[in-house]
Amino acid sequence: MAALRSLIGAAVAALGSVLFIAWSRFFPVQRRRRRYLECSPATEQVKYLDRQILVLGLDGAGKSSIIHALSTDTTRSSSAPTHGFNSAQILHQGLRIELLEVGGSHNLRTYWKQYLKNAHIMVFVVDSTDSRRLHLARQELHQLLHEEPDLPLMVLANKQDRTTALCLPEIHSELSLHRITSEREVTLLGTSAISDGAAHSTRLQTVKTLLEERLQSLKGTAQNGSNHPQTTQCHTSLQRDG
Ligand SMILES: Nc1nc2c(ncn2[C@@H]2O[C@H](COP(=O)(O)OP(=O)(O)OP(=O)(O)O)[C@@H](O)[C@H]2O)c(=O)[nH]1
Ligand SMILES: [Mg+2]
Repeated sequence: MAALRSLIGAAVAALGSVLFIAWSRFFPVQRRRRRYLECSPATEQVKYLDRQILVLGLDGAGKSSIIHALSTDTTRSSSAPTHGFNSAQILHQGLRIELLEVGGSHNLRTYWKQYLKNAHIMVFVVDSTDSRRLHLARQELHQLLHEEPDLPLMVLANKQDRTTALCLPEIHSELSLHRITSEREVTLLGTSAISDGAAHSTRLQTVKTLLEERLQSLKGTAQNGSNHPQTTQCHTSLQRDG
């Protein structure tokens, strides 16, 4: 009986030792891990510079379709009219780029100029097949340019996938782009927002890269507190690629 009692005692002691070893091995690890988490630096906050691309143009020109394509790298075959604003964001190498569209219908056009002050680039979209209203697009465009003499301009002659689309020299002439002074940087590109890579148009990926590069080049200017760059060159590009 005494032997059985001492056997049980030894077994309990052995079990206790095993549990103690297991306990002491496990908990220091937990403590170390917690200490590491407490001491590790807080997740670094990425700081972005805010930049805005203002996208304007008559109703139906393709502004929303282009914004969709630039922000998602995909095209879509239909789009509803914008009854106010539409915006999307692109993050690119320290820049948080907002693509802001104000709808192009008659009643919304009166608000366009209020948005010029915050913009770093204006993208003006025209429907290359809408020859009947190109003179209206020209009037609207030149009024905007008059308001902001330094704002860089990119004109997108959209819907180049359609056979009735005017070609770039025609759009250049219809919009009187030759009247724009050499102080402003102007780029004219043919695009298709529904079938990227259509013949005679610039890929939207290329458009996006050009915009990003332009905004990157404004970084220094912005840090000095100025909104708009002082452009010294006139760069009118009639660029098409396949
Ligand atoms: N064929 C063709 N159709 C296009 C193109 N871009 C847009 N569309 C179509 O044209 C119509 C108008 O396009 P939106 O992108 O809504 O035009 P918007 O300039 O945003 O118009 P509002 O919002 O009314 O100012 C839609 O049915 C689009 O699918 C293009 O490059 N080619
Ligand atoms: Mg729209």
